[in-house]
Amino acid sequence: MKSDTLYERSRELMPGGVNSPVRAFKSVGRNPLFIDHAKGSKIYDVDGNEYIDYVCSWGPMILGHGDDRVVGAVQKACENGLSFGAPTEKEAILAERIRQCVPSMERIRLVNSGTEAVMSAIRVARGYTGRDKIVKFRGCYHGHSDGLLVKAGSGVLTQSVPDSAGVPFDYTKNTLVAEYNDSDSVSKLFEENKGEIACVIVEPVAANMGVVLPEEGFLKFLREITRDNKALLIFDEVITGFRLALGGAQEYYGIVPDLSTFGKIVGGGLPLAVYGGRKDIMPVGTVYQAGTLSGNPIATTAGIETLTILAEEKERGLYETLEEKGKLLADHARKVFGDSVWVNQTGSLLSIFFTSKPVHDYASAVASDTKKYAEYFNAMLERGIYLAPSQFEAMFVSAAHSDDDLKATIDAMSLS
Ligand code: KE4
Repeated sequence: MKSDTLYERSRELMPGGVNSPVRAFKSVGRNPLFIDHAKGSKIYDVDGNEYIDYVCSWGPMILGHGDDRVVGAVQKACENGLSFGAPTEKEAILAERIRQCVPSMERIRLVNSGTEAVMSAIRVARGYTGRDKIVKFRGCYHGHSDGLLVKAGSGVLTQSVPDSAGVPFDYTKNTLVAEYNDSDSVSKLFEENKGEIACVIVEPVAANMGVVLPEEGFLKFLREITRDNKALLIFDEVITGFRLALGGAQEYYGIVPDLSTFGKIVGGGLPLAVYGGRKDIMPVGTVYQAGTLSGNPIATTAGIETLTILAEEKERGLYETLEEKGKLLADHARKVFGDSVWVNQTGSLLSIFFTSKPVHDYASAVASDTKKYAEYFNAMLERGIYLAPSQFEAMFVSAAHSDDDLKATIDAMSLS
């Protein structure tokens, strides 16, 4: 297969032959497919195979691949040059669109990746509060900046330890790890670190241990405990932003964070991400952050077009339709697999966990049978369905997934 030949060649050039680890298909025990092109809900590998795509580039392609309106706008923008390193009106237009969608984004900064957005938001939180410690949740992923590549310290050691080679302990000692959906674990950290915690960063719907939904009151609790302790609440909406609702999870759940990060959808598939929030917090002037390609005229064009289309489609019921599509897939998976799986779904985000127990946090998620997931993944791939090559990622449904696509997916599941 041409994919295999390309994989061999890439492995000689790039570690693992890929530019992001999950793409290597390691946990599903086969070589990755090399992609030739994609359109709408479909993705085509270099061997001419067509798949219904539920990775959607890990979230950005909510309109479907190669949306003519977005591609057309990008092509036109390219004629005026690709990057200036100087301000353009497009940055303001995109910032206005973002604020229209997410009112808490009173002041923003455009960057190039979710990692950069989160890293910068945490720096602003530390600069604003003058505090060094941060709280994150086990199983939540916020990009690969050093201080966030942590695994919870052992019971005794509340400070985190690095979860990657090359990260000095000093870079992770200020990162405290709590348990998702466990308010007591957060309260305990605030009691043990009075006046020292700058912020709590959370995926309002966790989607990096598979999809794990916030239990009733959890996000409200985080809003209250951060406020009571003069710490900031950061919603990492890189996945949920513009997906769960046009205003993201903060609209969907009605909880307003102090700072938020967005990526993926906001760039329409081009490298663009955002951090921002309360204008009294975001002077940034005292906190250094910069970027050669930040606010790039091509990426901002893709973002503007995407958010404009989402706002229009919202009026035509886009988000209700995405919820229906997600629910249809989730309900059918429960019907086909019975109690051998646990399915979490909200809007167009879902995960099928190969475990019979409820999945509500990291420990219950990792109890899933990853071997069974790999078998499911490969069976579905053979049937023309391209799923995340990991049990601990999400299924993403787009506006381009048709009723026929969903039926074909359900039929393929039924063969399992
Ligand atoms: P990027 O640096 O990959 O643009 O964004 C990092 C990030 C931040 N916050 C959340 C909630 C995220 O999910 C991510 C990145 N998501 C992964 C998928 N789970 C990207 C895919 C990959 O790493 O290849």
